[in-house]
Amino acid sequence: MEKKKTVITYGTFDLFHIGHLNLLKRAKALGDELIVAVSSDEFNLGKGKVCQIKDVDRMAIVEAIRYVDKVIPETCWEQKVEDVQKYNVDVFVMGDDWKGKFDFLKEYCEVVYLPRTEGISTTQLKDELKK
Ligand code: C2G
Repeated sequence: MEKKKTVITYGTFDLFHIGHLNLLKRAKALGDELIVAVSSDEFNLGKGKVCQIKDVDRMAIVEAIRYVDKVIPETCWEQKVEDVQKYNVDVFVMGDDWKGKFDFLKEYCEVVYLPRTEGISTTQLKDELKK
């Protein structure tokens, strides 16, 4: 019985949109199970980011996506190495706006940056809703 190929990705997933869905769909296609670490409100505040949707709801929405097998909280930048080891992760995936930023994980697993979906972002949605 071959070991399941485990994929992990991290994100805020605020105002969930097609760019997020495309990323999760393509991340899942790289393996057999997909773990998604969703950033906590506290962690986002540390990044100067205020979410429209609170973390428990963002986690519930991501957990309901058919491509997602497990959701864990993202509470700090440093947890990635620990997560990759703890969950025996084979592939770490992020959108290519993060290209290069997580290459240090190449010591532990494959690192894949996927092209972002053009023309949509949480920031853009927020700005458009303000008009
Ligand atoms: N994404 C995408 N296309 C978009 C928007 C987002 O492919 N149009 C991808 C991002 O590249 C990221 C994922 O969707 O891989 C989640 O995006 P965000 O919620 O904006 O995540 P971010 O704030 O970048 O948090 O430790 C890493 C951070 O938690 C990443």
